[in-house]
Amino acid sequence: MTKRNEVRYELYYWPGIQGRGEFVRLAFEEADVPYVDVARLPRAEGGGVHAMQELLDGVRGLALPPFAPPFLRVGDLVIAQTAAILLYLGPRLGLVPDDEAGRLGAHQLQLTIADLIGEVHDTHHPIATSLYYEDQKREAKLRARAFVGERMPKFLGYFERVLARDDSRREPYLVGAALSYVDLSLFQVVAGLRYAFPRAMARLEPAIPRTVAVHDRIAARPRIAAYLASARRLPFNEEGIFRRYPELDVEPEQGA
Ligand SMILES: N[C@@H](CCC(=O)N[C@@H](CS)C(=O)NCC(=O)O)C(=O)O
Repeated sequence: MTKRNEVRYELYYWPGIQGRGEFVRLAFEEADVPYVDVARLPRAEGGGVHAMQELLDGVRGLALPPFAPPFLRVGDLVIAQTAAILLYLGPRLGLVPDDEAGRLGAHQLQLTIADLIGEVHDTHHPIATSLYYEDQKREAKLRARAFVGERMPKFLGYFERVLARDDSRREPYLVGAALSYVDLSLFQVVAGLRYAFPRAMARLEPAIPRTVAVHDRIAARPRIAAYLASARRLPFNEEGIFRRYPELDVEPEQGA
C-alpha cells in the first residue's frame, strides 16, 4: 500500500475563488493530507494560472487533457470533474465507506451536488458564461426566483431526506456511519447558499435541521475550523459560484 504522505497531490484550480476547487480542498484539509494548490503558487515556483492553462491546452502531451478546472494531478495521472476527483480521493483520504454501495452512494450524491452547483451558477449567468452579469441581470432575476422558490428547497429537501432515513442516529451522515467527502461538500453548499442567498436560506433552514446540523458539525471539526480560519480559505466573492447579489436573493414571488 502506498503511504499517503509519499504521494504528491497537485490541485489545479482558479487561484482567486473557492469555486468547485473548494470541494477538493475541504477533503484534503479534513484528511490532513498535504496538497499543492498549483495556480496559487508563484510562477517562479512552477505555479500560476499559466501552469494550469498549459495542461488545459494539452501542450504537455497529456493522454486526456481536462476540459475545465478543477483537476488533480498525481504523477502521470490527471483527473478532471470534481465528482471524479473525489471518487478517486475518497478511499485514499479515508473519506468514503469501504463497500461498493457506499462508494457509489457517495458518488451519486456528489453528482447531485454538481447539478445543484451548476444551477447556482446559472442564477447569475443564465444566458452565457461569456457575458457579464450586468448584461443578463433581468434573466438572472427570473432564474434566481425559480431557483430560490423551487430548486433550492428541492435539492436541500432531498439531502434532508437522505439524512433523515435513519433518525435513530444522533449525528447522521449522508452515506454510511461516518463522515465522508459528501458531508464536507454539503457543508460547503450550505455555507455558499448562506452567502449568496441569506434571506432565502433564513426562510428555508427551519425545514432542513439535519442539513444545518451537518454544516455546523463540520464547521466545528478541528481541522476544518483551523482551515476556515487560515489564509488558505479564500473568502467568498463575486467572481466565484456563490455570489452575493442582493437583487437575486428574492422572495419567490418578487423575481419578475
Ligand atoms: N462539471 C465540472 C465543471 C467544471 C467547470 O465548470 N469549471 C469552471 C470553474 S468552476 C470553469 O473554469 N469552466 C470553464 C469552462 O467551462 O469553459 C466539474 O464539476 O468539475
